[in-house]
Order: sequence, then structure tokens, then C-alpha cells
Amino acid sequence: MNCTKIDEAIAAFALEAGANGRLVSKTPYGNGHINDTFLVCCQTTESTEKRYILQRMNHDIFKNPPQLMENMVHVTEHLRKKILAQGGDPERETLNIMKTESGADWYQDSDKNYWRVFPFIENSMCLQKVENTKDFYDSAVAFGNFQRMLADYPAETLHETIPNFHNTPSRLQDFQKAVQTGDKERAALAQKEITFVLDRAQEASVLTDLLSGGELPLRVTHNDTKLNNILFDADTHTALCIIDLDTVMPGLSLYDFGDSIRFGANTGAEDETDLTKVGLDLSLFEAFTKGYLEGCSGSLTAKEIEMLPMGAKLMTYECGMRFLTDFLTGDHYFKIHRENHNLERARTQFQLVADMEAKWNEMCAIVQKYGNPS
Ligand code: ADP
Ligand code: GN1
Ligand code: MG
Repeated sequence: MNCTKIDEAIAAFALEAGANGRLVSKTPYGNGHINDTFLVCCQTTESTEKRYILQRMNHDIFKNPPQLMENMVHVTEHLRKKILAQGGDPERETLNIMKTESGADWYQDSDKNYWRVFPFIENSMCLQKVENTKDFYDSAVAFGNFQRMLADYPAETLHETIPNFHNTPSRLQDFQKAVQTGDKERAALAQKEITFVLDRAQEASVLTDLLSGGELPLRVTHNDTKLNNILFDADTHTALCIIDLDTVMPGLSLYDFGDSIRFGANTGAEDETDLTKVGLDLSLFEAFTKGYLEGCSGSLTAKEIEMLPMGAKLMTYECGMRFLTDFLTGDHYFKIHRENHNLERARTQFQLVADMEAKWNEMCAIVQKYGNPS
């Protein structure tokens, strides 16, 4: 983490620490694998504090942070109008981007790091794992609503913040290269997992082929729909705000559906080492399917609905492949917290793929039940 310029960054933003206020604390925050997030607390008067989320964007991964921020500003403005039109509170239901003292949406420090700030959405909570079916259902409705609210956003005007982000065949190519040129000792350790990926190589292009054949529509999608990228209202326990908008780009609805299932309908954690705890929870799969289709409110095509199980399987397969690629090439992409962390993450994803294969008929029956109610 190269965050030595954090004080310089804080000073650059028009936070309520200026004038009569004072900075009270800045603490690393959250569980993200890519950016560096801090909770910044400022005392405004004797008895009141104002909190912010400060983030250093990972510019090794997001090559063009100004373009990324341009996407974020435009998308949140669009969401803001929709939320207002439906009687909601845009201060709590979408991210708001703080300006710097000079009126910009981001700040570049003297070490060339890029920073941004959001007001902390108070009285909210973030779940690292599904605690009950209702929360997961609510998250599904929220991601479906997000999809619906952005349905009229001109997708072609968005920058691709990471090219080919969910292009599974392109991820497979990167993986094959990593197997050939990566660390040999690590490859030996991961032989079983490498074979697992290669055995399923034929399936990698199912969704991208349907997209290029015009059978699936390109939409504005979030692309990182983990449960911890939603804030819940601490009082009502309903989904409040979709966050982590770095990867909002043109994509497939199946990416958003699939990534949520991959993370939230897993009976184990993403980095669980006891693989007997890892599998697909069909009741959570059912709750999410129901909620997502309700949130999308009739906007998905029959082909999209039919392919929902494949979205879940391919997003899990792809994510496992990305963890394994990073393991083979020296852990430069995802933050790790222990030796072999990325290999362990890859193993959970492949265990989950195998369990989806075993439960495939049930997954399809659930999608049929909610997608084509009789
Ligand atoms: P990362 O890209 O590292 O996952 P996120 O944007 O998801 O970063 O933020 C990390 C965590 O910070 C979230 O999981 C959430 O707990 C918290 N967070 C982010 N933005 C806000 C906000 N505006 N208000 C309250 N909490 C937030
Ligand atoms: C990363 O930043 P975070 O933790 O929300 C990654 C996702 C992966 C996820 C796996 C930009 O998300 O694509 O699915 O880790 N984000 C990026 O947990 O690569
Ligand atoms: Mg996140």
C-alpha cells in the first residue's frame, strides 16, 4: 500500500475539517481486494462529527482513473435523477462524489496516486456474508433495480475502465499464458486446478458468442456485484445503496447475476480452506433469482433468463481462473493476506463450479419457475 500522501489527499478535498473543523482520525476500512479505502472522521463542532470514505484508486489496475471518475460522476447523476423521481433520497441511495477545494472530482497527489472521497452513508451496514435469505433477496432486488434504472443510459458513452473485464475467453488466454510462463513450482502445486480449468475451456465462450451473435443484449452493468458492494439500512435492514462503481461498464446482465451468486450463494467464504464447507445453496440461489427478476421488472429477454444458470457458472469459473492466474504469476493483482491465498480462493471457486454442475437441473428448474411463471 503506497498511501504516504494520505494527509496531502485529505487536505485537497473540501471536507468539513477545514475552517472551524478538525481531522480526528483516518483508518483503513473495508475488505476490498483492489483499492485502498479509509474512513476519515472530522469534528465539525464540539459535539458533531462528519465521516467520509477516502479511496486511493489502484492505477495499476484502473489505467485511467480520470476516465473512471467521469463514468462514476455521470452514472451517479443519472441514478440521482431516477431516485428523486421515485421519491427516494439520493444522499443515501447512491454514492455522492465530493469535490476538491479546486472543484475537481478527484485528486492526484505528488506521488501520482489518485484519490476520491464520498460522504460516509451513516446508519448503514455492509454484509461480508449472507446472514439470512431475506437480505440476499433484498440485494437481488437492488441489483435488479440498478440494472433497470440504468437501462436508458447510453452504454456506448461509458469508458471501459478495464478492457475485457468479463470476457471469459480472453481471461482463459491470460490463464493459459500464465500456465506456460508463470512460476513452475506454483504450477506444480496447482496441477489439479489447472486441469479443472482446461477441462472446461470449451464452455468459456458461451456468453460472449451469444453476445457477438446478437442473441444477448449489451447493457450497462455493475460487474462486481458482491454482497459487500451494497449498503443496507441499519434500521430497516433493506438494501440501501449500490457502491463500488469502478467497473460500471457495458456488459451482460448475466455478469451481475452470476457474480452475486458466486459470492453470496456460496455456503462457504470466498477463501474458505475447508472445501467441504463450499457449495451452492439452492435456497439462496432461488431467493436471488426471484429478487433479481423482480428488480429488473420484465426488462430481461427470454434468452437472458434462460442463460442465468450459465451466468452463475461462468462468473464463478472466470473468477477462479483469475485467482489462479494471479497465483501463478506472483500475486500482483488481488491483495493477499497469507501464503497461497489466491490458490485457496481459486479452489473454492472451482468447488462451487463443480457443485453447480451437480445441481444444474435444479438451477434451471428454479430459473424456469420465476422466469416463466405459469
Ligand atoms: P473496494 O473497491 O476496495 O471493494 P468499496 O468501494 O467497496 O472498495 O468500499 C470498501 C468498503 O467501504 C465497503 O465495503 C463499505 O463497507 C464501505 N463504504 C464504501 N463507500 C461507502 C459510503 N459511501 N458510505 C459508507 N460506507 C462505505
Ligand atoms: C475484486 O475490489 P473488490 O474486492 O470489490 C475484483 C472483482 C472480483 C473480486 C473477487 C476490479 O473486487 O472482479 O470478482 O475482487 N475487482 C476488480 O472477490 O478486479
Ligand atoms: Mg467493494
